[in-house]
Amino acid sequence: MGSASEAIPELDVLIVGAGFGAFSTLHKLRQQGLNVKVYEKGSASGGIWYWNQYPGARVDSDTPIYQLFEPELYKDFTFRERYAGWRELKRYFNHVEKKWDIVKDVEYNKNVESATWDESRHQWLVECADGSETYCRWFIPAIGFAAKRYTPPIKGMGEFKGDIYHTAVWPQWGVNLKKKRIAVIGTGASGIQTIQEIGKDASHLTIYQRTPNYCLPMNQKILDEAEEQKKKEAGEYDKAFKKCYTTFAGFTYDFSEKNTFDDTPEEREAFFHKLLIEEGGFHYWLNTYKDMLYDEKANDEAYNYWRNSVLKRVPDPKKAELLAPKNKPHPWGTKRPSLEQNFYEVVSLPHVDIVDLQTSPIEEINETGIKTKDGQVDVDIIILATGFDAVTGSLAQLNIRDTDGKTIKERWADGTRTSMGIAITKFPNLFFLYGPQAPTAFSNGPTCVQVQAEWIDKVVKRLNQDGITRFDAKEEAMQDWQRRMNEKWYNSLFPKAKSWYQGANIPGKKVEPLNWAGGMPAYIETLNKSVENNYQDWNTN
Ligand code: N01
Repeated sequence: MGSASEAIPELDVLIVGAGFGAFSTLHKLRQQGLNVKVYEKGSASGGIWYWNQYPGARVDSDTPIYQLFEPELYKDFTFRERYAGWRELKRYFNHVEKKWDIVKDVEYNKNVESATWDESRHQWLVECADGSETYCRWFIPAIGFAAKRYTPPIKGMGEFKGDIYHTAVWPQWGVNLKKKRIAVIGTGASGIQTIQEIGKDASHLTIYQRTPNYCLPMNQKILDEAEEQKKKEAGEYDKAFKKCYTTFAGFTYDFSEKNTFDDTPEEREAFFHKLLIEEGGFHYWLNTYKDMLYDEKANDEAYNYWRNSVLKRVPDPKKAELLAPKNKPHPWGTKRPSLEQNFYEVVSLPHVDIVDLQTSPIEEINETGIKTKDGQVDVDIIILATGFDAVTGSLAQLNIRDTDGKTIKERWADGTRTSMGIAITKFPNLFFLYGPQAPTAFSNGPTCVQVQAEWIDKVVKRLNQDGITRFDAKEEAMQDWQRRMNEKWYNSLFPKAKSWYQGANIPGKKVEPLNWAGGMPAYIETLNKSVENNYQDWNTN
């Protein structure tokens, strides 16, 4: 007869969340012969792309780099668009599932709620919402930076008689928005994409904007399958993937060698034109002069050029001034610019209004619509595109307790602390992906998670070979990483924006750097160095 604890299943590795990070880690660790499972809260794979199926949801990284960098995966899958939409990303996840026989190791509708470290076994005991328990040696939350949505506490929300939807939990069956009077609150990436997708067919659309989004033209393109195939055969995909590990943000391009005022005004104008109009995408952000995010005067040049490009597209001067104000609300590029296709044309339609929440804040939502200082707008549907308790919220919402019994949320109450954005002292054998203090929101997602999965794979292999069953980041390693995080962040213009990059979007949340602003190559180097010299940054047993 077995005891109750013997009945609890035991794994080598338990991964939480079935997105890019999980798939990459699962695939590698399984090849080591480890017993690995993924627990996914949703009923299908895709991570962020499973939950955020709002109209127009689309990735802002271009083909080929928004996929796992594996020839066996890309050889028979080609994206149809340069920037893939959520439907195509779902198709991609299905492709990977089949190719790697993923499904046998994923349990869907399995919501991990809490975990405690068992010191006697050197294992985590993980509990799910369905009451089930699992022991695992290695515990890997791969839930990313946007697993906890944010709904502002607007007075009267429960009174509204129409429908309210949050973009981050969009109904899987879709919503009929045609010929409806719609309000969209929020103009981050989710808001911009929703607005440009639904605006034309709405009978009336009211946009509630608190801060203008410095949107960049996406320059979307339909891809030719035969042409992409040729590129794959010529090694261009592999070349692009390799390049991603060498650039600041894990893209195929990087900041220029030049500073803004190294160029004459004419040269600068030509350079800006090339990045903004010809290249499109994030080129105007991540491929620009290297002082752009550090020097206010340089930053003004980028803002003004961008502003003029918007003014040309928005004929109504009132709308234009709201979307691209003369006085820049925050330095260029210090909040995430969204990529748009026809946002400025949609906003210019006569049945689309913008309410400026800076001058006319929302007073309440009532039975028929939204009341601001300037008056009432009656609507059928309210869309909350109000974002996330980003970066830290995902992990901190799980009830994972350290060796002293404290949760992550309690540990981070006075400030987020991690070792290299992948581990936390006193949470032994726990690695997290695409979370706080890693390149995360400053990087192409697949680049970042593959770097982390690769490192986890190497470390777990080596620990198993060395007979080490308990691996805990040293306190000094966390302190050192914190010092380096601050050094990079406070040297830049990023602290000047009220952004979710530093937790400033959530009332009461500590404002602090949440993403590693030192670039991908330095991050990779740090990870690699941390296990050299007899695991110098770790306590091992
Ligand atoms: O969220 P956001 P998001 N009253 O936080 C406003 C990734 N993502 O879901 O700017 C009124 O950016 C808030 O105003 P302000 C991507 O990394 C990627 O759009 O704080 N308004 C802001 O306008 C992205 O950057 C993709 O002043 C309120 C908006 O709501 C990240 O997720 C697609 C408010 C929130 O914008 C987050 O994007 C989607 C209030 N009380 C998401 N509170 C792609 O790759 C907040 N707001 C395409």
